[in-house]
Amino acid sequence: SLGTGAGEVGLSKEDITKDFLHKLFYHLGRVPALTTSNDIYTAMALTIRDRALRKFVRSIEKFTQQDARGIAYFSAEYLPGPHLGNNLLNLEIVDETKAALTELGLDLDELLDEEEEPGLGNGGLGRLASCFMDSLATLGIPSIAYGIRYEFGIFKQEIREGWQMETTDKWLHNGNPWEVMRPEISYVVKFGGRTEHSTNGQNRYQVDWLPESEIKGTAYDTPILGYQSNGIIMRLWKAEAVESFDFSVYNMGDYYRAVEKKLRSENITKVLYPNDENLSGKELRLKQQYFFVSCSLQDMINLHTTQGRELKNFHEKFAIQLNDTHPSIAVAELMRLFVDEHEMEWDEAWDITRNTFAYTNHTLLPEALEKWAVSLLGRILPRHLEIIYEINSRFLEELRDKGFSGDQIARMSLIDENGEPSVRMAHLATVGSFKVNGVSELHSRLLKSQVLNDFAGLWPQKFTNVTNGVTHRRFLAMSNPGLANLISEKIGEGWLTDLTSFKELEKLAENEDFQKRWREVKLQNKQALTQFIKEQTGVTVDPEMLFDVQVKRIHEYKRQHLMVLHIIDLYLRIKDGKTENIAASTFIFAGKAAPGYFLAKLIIRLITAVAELVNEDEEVNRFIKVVFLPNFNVKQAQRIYPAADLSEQISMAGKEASGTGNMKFALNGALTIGTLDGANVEIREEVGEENFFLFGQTTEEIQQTRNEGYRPYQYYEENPKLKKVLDFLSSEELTKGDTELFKPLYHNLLQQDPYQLLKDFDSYCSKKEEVFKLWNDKKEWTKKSILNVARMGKFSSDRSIRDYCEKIWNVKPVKLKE
Ligand code: 26V
Repeated sequence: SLGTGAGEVGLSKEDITKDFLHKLFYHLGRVPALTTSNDIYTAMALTIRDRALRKFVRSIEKFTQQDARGIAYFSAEYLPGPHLGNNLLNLEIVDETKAALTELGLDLDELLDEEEEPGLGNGGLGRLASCFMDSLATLGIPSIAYGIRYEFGIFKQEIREGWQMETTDKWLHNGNPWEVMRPEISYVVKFGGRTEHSTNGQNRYQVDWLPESEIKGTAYDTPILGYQSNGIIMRLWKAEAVESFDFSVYNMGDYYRAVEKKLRSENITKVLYPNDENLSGKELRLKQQYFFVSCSLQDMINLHTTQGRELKNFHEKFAIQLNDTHPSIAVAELMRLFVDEHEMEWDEAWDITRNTFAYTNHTLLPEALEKWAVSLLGRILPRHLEIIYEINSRFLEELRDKGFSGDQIARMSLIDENGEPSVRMAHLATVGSFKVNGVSELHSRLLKSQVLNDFAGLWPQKFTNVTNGVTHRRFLAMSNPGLANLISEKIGEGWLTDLTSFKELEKLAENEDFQKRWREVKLQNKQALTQFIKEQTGVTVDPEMLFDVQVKRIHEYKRQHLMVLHIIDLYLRIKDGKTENIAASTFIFAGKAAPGYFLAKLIIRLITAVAELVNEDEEVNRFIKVVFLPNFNVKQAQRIYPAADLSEQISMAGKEASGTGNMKFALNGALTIGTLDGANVEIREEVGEENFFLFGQTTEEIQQTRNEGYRPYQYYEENPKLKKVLDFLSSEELTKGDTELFKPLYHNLLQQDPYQLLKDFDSYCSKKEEVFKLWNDKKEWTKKSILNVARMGKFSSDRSIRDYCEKIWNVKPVKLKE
């Protein structure tokens, strides 16, 4: 039981039952006989939230006593996934809760199913932020996660006639029992207008920003629990009109104008933008970024000063981790707050600022590197543009002093003068931070040799690597209880806080009894997924087949279409009667395409076309089936990883910064077929090359192929198998007569093939033959599966966070046990 001063919130079955009924009656106004399933879910969520808040409050007390350096994680995206199951796991009350519900004639699994997840992110980057929250809490790092409370998260994906359709994600429609609104924690954020420069009474140069409008940000806190002891908060900001707006006018016309103004203010946090190429002109996106950054920094300064501390110690008490460049306007905002609002001298302010921020880069893709047109930035944030120019002029001066060439200086400038002048946000983040890191060994190396090469030359010590990780508590303990229990039975439960203890499983890899039970668990998970696939798509699959899975955002560089080309090859072989070497397989895809990304949507259409063709053909569907599961999200992912046999990580080398799905699959016993890209490299190193299906060119080979003048058409002409597969894209058979349908993809592959699918095709296909062969040797396959899991220790986000603590933040985890 947890003493609270405000009464007890016990953890026994009886306490949970009592509180649950209390919430149902007094919060929801319901009696058990007259409830909806959402009422029941909400009452339980509120019951558990009380216990989570209790943990969080207790952690804060301890952190405050310790006076430790705190970490603020700034991220425009979070993908926490459903909270209930995870909180029960972390509070260690799964059994108690289940028993309490059973006595009331209710079912925990049905309750868990009821929860809709906050889709406040696009994919890997947002999910990584949430894995980090889990580990920060578990390790006892004083930290706070700042972000945006989008009213509509990432769109919901439906498939209609084979095409992706987007609908809005109204995730708050049933209310959100996990958050606590904090009306007393709010800040005003300014936009637009102009600046006024003057010298004040004390002869201090003073800049005033006279904004065009002001918006209020209010905090919404969600407790995020760690395993067994701590809790931290995720503080998300919602935009509203400032109080002062004029409701006093009694003229009807003005009254409605005032209301309209309120509505416009709330727009800022309305919707999450999907990863799209054309974000740079999106004024609202820049406003979102600035809005959440300004609220968060004001909040931190407030926390700092109300504890009686001086601003000159700010960097000693806080480190701010920038999750990509999305929050990087924070560098200019902190300068503005220090210099303009707290009257600090520029040099001191700059010193503190540069010792506060650290920046994580998550992509090398040129089209994904953020830039804001100077004209737009100057219109929305006139003072920040001045500050950026000032930072830049001092920085370029330093480069000139050091003898950098004009070319180099132009390349490194915060302002890109090619074409429309724009601010390079990655440069701002790099100049304004004390550390810059990539997210896998390979990515960090490429970051230094490509995108930030000049900066790495200037400040070699600034650059470091922190390889990503995932929370094995959510992605194994919670979502794969069968495997988790089997493992705990053999090695105990210490792995929940130390994944490296999985090493002990190595000695069981060839144990036939253990192997048998390992396979039984996998089969059960596959049966559950089979059922889910049936419900979602109507397709019946056979759980005995090899489940070959690629789930992630749809993007050309990830090469979902390479997997499709191989499936078409299999189809043609089966039609030809050449079925000898094919292991019966179900190919499973899921993932969202950015709404404006035509080729990605066409890849989805291609998958659904192949699925329809294959699944309905009696001759073929005995050997292969193809499934596209709509609306991939965290909740769905938790059902998929435990059921996968083969994990597809087939991006073109050099393009996937890390990947984290790759880790989740291997953690659940899937073998990987993959390229030497992102964290695949390190996964292969850890599990052993004999336990990993490697194919494709390396980053260097890709570059060489390009330098030699890659001509994809040549591969088409010289490889009859590839030619047949590509020509099939415009067949009557596949396109049901609409032979033009896939022409854009076909031409893209034959004319440019920017991600060199055709070059890697043969290597991929022959690796698949090896996969099929191994699949028929159940013992060997199972042994490799066990060894993969046993060697996943490195890929826990606990290890990533320890790395951040050591290499970047200079803080020590404080384990808090109650
Ligand atoms: C953004 C955009 C925007 C323009 C259109 C294409 C495009 C493609 C990708 C992105 C992603 C930007 C940042 C990001 O989400 N990176 C992901 O971060 C994960 C966590 O570190 C990492 O595992 C993934 O490999 C990386 O893609």
